[in-house]
Amino acid sequence: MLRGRGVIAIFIAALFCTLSTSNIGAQEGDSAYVRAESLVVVEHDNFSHDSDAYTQGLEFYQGRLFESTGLRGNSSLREVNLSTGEVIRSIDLDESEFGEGITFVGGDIIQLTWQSEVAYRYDVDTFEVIANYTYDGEGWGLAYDGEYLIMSNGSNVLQFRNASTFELVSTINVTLNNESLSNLNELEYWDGLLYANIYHREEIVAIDISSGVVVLHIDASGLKTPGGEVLNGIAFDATTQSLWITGKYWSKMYNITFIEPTIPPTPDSDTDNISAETPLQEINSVYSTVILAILLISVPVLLILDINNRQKDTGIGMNLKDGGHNPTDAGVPK
Ligand SMILES: [Ca+2]
Repeated sequence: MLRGRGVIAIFIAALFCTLSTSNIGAQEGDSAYVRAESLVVVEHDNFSHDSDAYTQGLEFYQGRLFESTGLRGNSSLREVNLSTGEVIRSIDLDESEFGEGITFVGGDIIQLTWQSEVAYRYDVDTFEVIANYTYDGEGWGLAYDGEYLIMSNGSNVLQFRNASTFELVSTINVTLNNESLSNLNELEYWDGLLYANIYHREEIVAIDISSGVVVLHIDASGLKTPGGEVLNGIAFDATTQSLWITGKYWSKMYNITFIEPTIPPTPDSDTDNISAETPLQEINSVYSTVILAILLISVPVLLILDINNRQKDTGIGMNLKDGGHNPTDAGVPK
């Protein structure tokens, strides 16, 4: 027959098994869970931007600003005067092609196309095409981390490509607060992180490219100019250490930095409830709390019962049939 302490041990073990299996998957509080830091943009300056430019790529090279524009029949590669927004020079893509992201590898510009599955490599000074590469699927954003080209395609997957041959080397899945993050669009590699604006959101994320984890989640709302479409274009000017953003048909480019919000966002309000607990998770959480409370109350009660049982076994303080009570000292074995 089970003794009191044995019952307690089994009871505790069963409860901890229940608690440990009631929440499955990485959630806030787990060691595997990484929550992005929430920041907001601060505008420091702004310059004119061509409001006819359907911006798809934005990049600085030695203090000079370059831009790729999209739409079939209106796609181009251009060098732009940052201060005035004027187009210094440009070339048009074939009318069948839709320009997308650009980046620099040395003095060469590489430009993606959306669905033509071809990328062009240009000489920066002449805009002469010096190579072209084919790839599978769509092309959205492009960046260069000094070793690999990093390419987005509208999904949650980033592709790492050989900077000389454009061959696919590896891929990584991007997650925001442990949820897959799709629609990664224009890209910028800066200071060890890959920045991406999210299509159809006024949001920028900074991605740790060794893990795919988003470490900064930036609210970039409030900058879109009248007539503008989505935010699309991040470029860091190393010569002035300044970061610039714009969007499709935006009439301005903005020099920005990021800061912590004055009022911290609530845990589930900053990303369309991407990290919100599901109803099942909420039930599990309540269930675990109730079980834990029962555990805390039950242990001392069971311990008292166990002590009483042992007292009965040894005859200590035993009540007599006639209503009397054995003196304690008389019943204690010496
Ligand atoms: Ca860029």
